[in-house]
Amino acid sequence: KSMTVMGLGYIGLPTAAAFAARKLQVCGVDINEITVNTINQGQIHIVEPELDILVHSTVTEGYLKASLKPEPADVFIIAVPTPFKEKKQPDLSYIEAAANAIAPVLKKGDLIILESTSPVGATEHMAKGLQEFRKDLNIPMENQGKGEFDIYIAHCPERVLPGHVMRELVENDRIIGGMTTKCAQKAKELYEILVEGECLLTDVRTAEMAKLTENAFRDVNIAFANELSLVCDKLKVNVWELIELANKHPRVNILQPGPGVGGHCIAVDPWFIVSQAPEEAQLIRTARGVNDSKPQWIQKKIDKSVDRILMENPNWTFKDVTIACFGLSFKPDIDDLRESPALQIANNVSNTYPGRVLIVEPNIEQLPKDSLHGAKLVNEHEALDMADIIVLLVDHKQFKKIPTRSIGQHYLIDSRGIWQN
Ligand code: SAJ
Repeated sequence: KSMTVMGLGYIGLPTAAAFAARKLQVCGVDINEITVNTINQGQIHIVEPELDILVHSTVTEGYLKASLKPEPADVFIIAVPTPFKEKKQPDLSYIEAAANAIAPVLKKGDLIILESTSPVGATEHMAKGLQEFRKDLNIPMENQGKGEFDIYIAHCPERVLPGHVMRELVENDRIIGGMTTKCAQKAKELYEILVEGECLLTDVRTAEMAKLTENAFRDVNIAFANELSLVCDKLKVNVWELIELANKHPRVNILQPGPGVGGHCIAVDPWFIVSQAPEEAQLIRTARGVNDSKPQWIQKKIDKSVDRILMENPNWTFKDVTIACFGLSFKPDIDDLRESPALQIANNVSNTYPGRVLIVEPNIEQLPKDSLHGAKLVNEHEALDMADIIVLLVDHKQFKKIPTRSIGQHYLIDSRGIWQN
């Protein structure tokens, strides 16, 4: 079997390499020439454990190659981005461009799988575009049950956790939505080459909604924890102790509050649902609002601490206050700073305060060039020595080991509750 994978990003490249490792002839397509050249040299352009070895071996053995243009194949997997434009509409233009690129090389019996996170209806939209282009082929354009067509179309959203992609690609269950029963069956046969989890069959719209639902579920639950942290702060209750106690109930499982929700999925996907059902999706929209406003709430706590220090030290000015931010990444023990609420807060601190701003982030070697002007990357000991205010933003393993007595004499804003007890 031959396969063409459209888009060689965080999902496309690991998927292409995993199938190539199972001896499918895989051609990965990307619009970025540097990406294509890097992969053809057996190297990778993204950070993901175990991926480099796999790409190197599959390219060397001749099972994987990259190209700027798609080649004819038996299976096409589309794994391009679906960004969300200014919180109004998902942008389907990358999916459209990928479908237009493969349309000329399609032949009877081919299978097309959309893996990109998509609003409900996106797979049908893609199929209609293909049918316009290829009037000579009979393409299913909506749920057709037992119908027979020339091309098989399915939606199989990815659900892998960054940092564990190679393992989760194999171990996770997969939801497979087919335009017809046979489309779902064909896609299942393909994924079974790779997946050890269960392959669960449904229609395309349910599969699209399932992916959005999973991430919206997590977002709403994190929002509940974040809202509790605001309520408890007002009522002078320790939210961390409260959650631990409430979670002893056999049917209660509250997540952890934090400085907000980061990453490229959980803070974005719920908007797909809200944009398609704005009247109905009230809770999902409100949850987004709660999580998005958490960084400003932390910022206000920092402002209050600064005011208090200035009151206690009448000779000081803003310039004399040193603030240390612990953690920049969007979640613990990774180096990924994109869409990170911790970075947003640290950046705000360095823009707002004229005093010294220190950053402790053990997972990076230098600060990002386009933000945090004037801030200094230091280790935890230097920060503890110099800072008046400590702002804990990410619960990295390394920070959890710091004894609470060394924090004691500072003003502390602990957004993760690791130094509370
Ligand atoms: N967070 C909290 N409190 C918690 C849990 C998480 O504040 O109790 C925050 C994290 O700090 C982070 C954000 O939420 O800022 C998201 O982190 P995450 O670990 O929940 O998820 P992601 O974004 O790394 O990956 C998610 C996963 N989805 C679900 O768990 C439902 C992953 O399986 C998906 O494949 C991925 O989104 C995706 O690509 O959609």
